[in-house]
Amino acid sequence: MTALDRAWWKEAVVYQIYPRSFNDSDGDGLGDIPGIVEKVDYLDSLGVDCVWLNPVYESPGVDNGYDISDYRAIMDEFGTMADWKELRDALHERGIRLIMDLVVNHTSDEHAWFVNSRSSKDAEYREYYWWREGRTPEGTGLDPDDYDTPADVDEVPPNNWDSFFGGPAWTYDDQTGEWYLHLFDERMPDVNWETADLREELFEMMEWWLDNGIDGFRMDVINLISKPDGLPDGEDPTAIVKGVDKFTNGPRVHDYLSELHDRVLEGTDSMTVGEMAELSIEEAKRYVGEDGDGMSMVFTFDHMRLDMTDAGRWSYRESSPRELKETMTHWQDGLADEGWNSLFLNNHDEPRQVSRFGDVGEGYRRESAKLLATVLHTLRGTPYIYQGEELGMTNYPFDSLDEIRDVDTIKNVRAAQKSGQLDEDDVMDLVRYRTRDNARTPMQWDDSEHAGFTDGTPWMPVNPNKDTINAEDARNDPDSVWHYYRDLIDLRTERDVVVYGEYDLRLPEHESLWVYTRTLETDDGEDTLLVVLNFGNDETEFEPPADLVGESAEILISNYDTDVNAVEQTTLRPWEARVYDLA
Ligand code: ISL
Repeated sequence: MTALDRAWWKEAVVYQIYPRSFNDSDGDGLGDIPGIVEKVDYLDSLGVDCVWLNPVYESPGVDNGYDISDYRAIMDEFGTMADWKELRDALHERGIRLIMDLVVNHTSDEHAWFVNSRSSKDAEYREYYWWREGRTPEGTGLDPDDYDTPADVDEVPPNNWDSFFGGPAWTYDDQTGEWYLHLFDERMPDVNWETADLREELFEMMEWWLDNGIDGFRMDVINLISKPDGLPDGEDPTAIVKGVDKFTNGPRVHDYLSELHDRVLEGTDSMTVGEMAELSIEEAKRYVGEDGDGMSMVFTFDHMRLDMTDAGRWSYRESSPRELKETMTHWQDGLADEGWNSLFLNNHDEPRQVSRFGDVGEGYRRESAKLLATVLHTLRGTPYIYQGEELGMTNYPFDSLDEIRDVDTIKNVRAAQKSGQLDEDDVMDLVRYRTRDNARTPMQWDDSEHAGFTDGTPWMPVNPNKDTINAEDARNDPDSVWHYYRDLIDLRTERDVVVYGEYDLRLPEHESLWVYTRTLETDDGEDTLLVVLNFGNDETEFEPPADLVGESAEILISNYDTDVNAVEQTTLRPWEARVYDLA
């Protein structure tokens, strides 16, 4: 059926596993690969088609595995290559594919390339990273006191770029008296894609993983890999990180990714999803469109910015359901004819979706979790479930900064306090709301002491609500969020319209209702679904669009008991979600 341009990754539901927090098999308090193997039947019973595994490679763990010191080895705490192969096979035997995290914007400072690179100016691997001389401070607008240099070095770095983790993106290195670039932690130096040998080594590494039977890659911050000639200062005063306007979607990024595609992915049936902050529709098409780089889909972040001011992640503004609907509609429409969307409302870097977009305060956790699930599984694109989302897991009640493990939170809070952007009173409220650690507390398997995650001491505290929110109870309760996810996943398998149908927003002006149709032309006529979502704790009148009033319909799935035989005016209950099948 080529008319639909079918692809397995369009039809798939992807389940994201953050191994550190999923399941611990050996009692050291950290999740591991044998722990995931134990839960493969769980994944199978939920019905997911593909697993995205966050990094499991050898790593000193500065950024929980995003700082890789050996791309072809498994981190000891997570197990061995043999364990990984067992996981791969256990998934494949159940028809579940496996995609791996590809982190090639930077490595760990303990990677052999960097160890060699920093050793001298003419080291073999010097050009694998970005080394530059500093500048005299005069006229640069930079203050030498903001940089950590030896007392006798009165220099500032080659430009004003900041790191995503707070503070400068350059660190002075004593060994050769030059500065190196790191868009994240100083222990995560950026590699230099202009060096052909580096690209070659990365391509070979990717081929090696494909030869080992994986089904694709999630590409970490992939639109940051090309840096502009001359490494100019960032100029955009509203940029969420200084320099973003220069180092995002850089001049050669499409050359590199097309080369990567031709060299590594062409002819394979693998999927790729590029993580790309700071992206317009037009730019997205250059990656995933018809004349793009051959990437399957992108993760975009506009909807993850709605609750921030221009000051970036460590700020807060209240956002409305209408803004969420408009932002996601913008991407639905923008990639309707070319490209493909990834659908997510949380991941390992974001707070729990039900705490952020749903209701956890006034008793509608279950209903709102189901409504959010309905959005993710009935928009056009590939849904991603982040571990625990299928239980409606919530943010953790952090009390103090001492409980935070995440390098991003710790450094950014420190930087914001230093610059006066955050005062003490606001800090904990914001941390509780925003920290990535909300996503990283252990998976809640049952109501035992550590929620069935470990027999030892968990590396992150278990959310006390594990007594009522856990997989065991959810699987025993036919009305649970978990069963609702399973039904949504089944629906996707049964009905092409869920995957391929055209998205059409209705009642665009409504403040709290999100209403859309999905329509697919088939040989037997038109298949149409109507999705109606009441975003909020209040009852809301639903006046259907005039052309749909009276259409005969039945409910395909809903988070309340509902019985209808036509589309009619009705009062929707708090967080009510309905999918009508317009027969
Ligand atoms: O969560 C953020 C910190 O401010 C985001 O800006 C995040 O860093 C950004 O989305 C990139 O995320 C990815 O790369 C990071 C890693 O820490 C994240 O876990 C990963 O998803 C560096 O590899």
